[in-house]
Amino acid sequence: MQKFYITTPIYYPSGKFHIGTAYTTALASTIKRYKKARGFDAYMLTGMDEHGQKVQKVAEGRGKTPQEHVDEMAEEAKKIWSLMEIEYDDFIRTTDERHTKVVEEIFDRLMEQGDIYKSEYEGWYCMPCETYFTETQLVDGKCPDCGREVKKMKEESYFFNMKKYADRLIKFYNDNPEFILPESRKNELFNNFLKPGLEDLCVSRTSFDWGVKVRKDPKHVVYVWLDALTNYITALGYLSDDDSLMKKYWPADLHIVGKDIIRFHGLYWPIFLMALDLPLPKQIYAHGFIMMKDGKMSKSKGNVICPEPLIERYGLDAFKYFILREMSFGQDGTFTPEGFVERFNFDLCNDLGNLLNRTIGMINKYFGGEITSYPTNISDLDKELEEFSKNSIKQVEEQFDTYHTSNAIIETWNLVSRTNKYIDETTPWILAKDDSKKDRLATVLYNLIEGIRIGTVLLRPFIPETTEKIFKQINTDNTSYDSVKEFGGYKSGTKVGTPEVLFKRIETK
Ligand code: ME8
Repeated sequence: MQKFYITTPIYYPSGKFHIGTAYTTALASTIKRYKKARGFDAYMLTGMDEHGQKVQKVAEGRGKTPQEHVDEMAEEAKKIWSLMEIEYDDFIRTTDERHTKVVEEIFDRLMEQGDIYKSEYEGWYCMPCETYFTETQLVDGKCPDCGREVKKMKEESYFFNMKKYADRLIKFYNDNPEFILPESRKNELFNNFLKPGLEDLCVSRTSFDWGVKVRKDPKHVVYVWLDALTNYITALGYLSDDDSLMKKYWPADLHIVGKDIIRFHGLYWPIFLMALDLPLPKQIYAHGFIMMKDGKMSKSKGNVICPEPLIERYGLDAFKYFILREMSFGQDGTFTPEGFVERFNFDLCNDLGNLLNRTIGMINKYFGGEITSYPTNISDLDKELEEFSKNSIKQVEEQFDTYHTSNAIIETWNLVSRTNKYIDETTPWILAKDDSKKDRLATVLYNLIEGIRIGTVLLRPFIPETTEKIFKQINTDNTSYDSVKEFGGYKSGTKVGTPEVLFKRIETK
């Protein structure tokens, strides 16, 4: 069986988990479900990035030890992912012994190899971002990432010799044009960082101690990004007694990250891996940001929306549908209450909910709930619907396989709309008035329910809870991905279930 290893970033436990982090995680889980449906042995990793000065400060502010704080936050994270029915296989924490031990060892090894050397670092440090910047990187004398004040700092540090590997990385970029998605991000990394020449990276700190200590020089802790990035392999048991997962799943097939951290994943991570003599991940996808009306939503800015109240009020799938539909490949998307209500009412209630409700209603009304016959006398309209459905499946696959997941939803929605249109074209309520058209009516209703079945299978990776409800209402267990390849998989003679409202309209007044 072909494997598929997918990861999310490991999140900082420095504030509440918001719909931005929820988006990345939901996206990864959706892609995993799709891959599983396509027959892959898919494995998903998520977790927490628990070291660093920022976390230490937040813990102090709460009157907790860092360990107490991160323990609580890890529970919070697990609660949210469980509420969101995220299908992760492992949850790594950088305070796990399985991680810290290996980070110590990796640091030692890189030092022994001469890739890490001791020197002195001076630069402009942004506390919230835990990043040093050079003078030229600052924007108006402030942090180029978050726009806040930076402080001139100097410390004895270990450095990683990036220059040694830069040419190899350039070659890798050239040989693997789809390594970084979207292409625009790759070009940015290439033109702004690789071409001008990579700077060596400072990989230790002495200004705080909440981190993995450097074994041979314990006043240093390992810089949070070297610590964090290695989670993708420590979770698989790299350098441990049992590295069977590493053998099975590495290299990662897809690292999903937000565009804020593509620099670390696209430049430093591959170089660390080269230094460790490990294969590089196959692809790294940087998605855009969920924006609020007042700009980027972020923990440090404090303008966050949390997923829980939305889920509580409108349901998990309404929330997931919105974020997954609204965020186009690599682009930012905006969260507004109006936009949310619109998608909810138009897409979920009108298009999907009504299609199901009308169809089941008609089957109940005209045939006592039973799908009586396999289609006979196939008309051009029927053929068109069948062709449309086949083409939709092809399009969905194309979009999903290139991680254009919102397009995959749009393609599925086109099938939902086409099926709705089929009702208007075939006018079952008129056919029902004429006894001689009973066969035709049965065929129309069969095609409708089969259209629904196929659309539902395609929607399953996105909103599995709703799709289960639909399968129950149309009373089918023929729900495998392969079953939709041929139109006609719905078993005739089936009695449909009771129609139930999937989504209740939100009254906007
Ligand atoms: O960067 N819209 O952790 P983090 C969409 N620990 N996604 C968003 C978002 C928004 N407004 N805000 C955050 C870290 N994200 C490091 C990662 S990985 C080895 C270490 C998502 O808690 C997005 O995926 O700050 C982004 O990359 C991630 O949260 C940053 O999470």
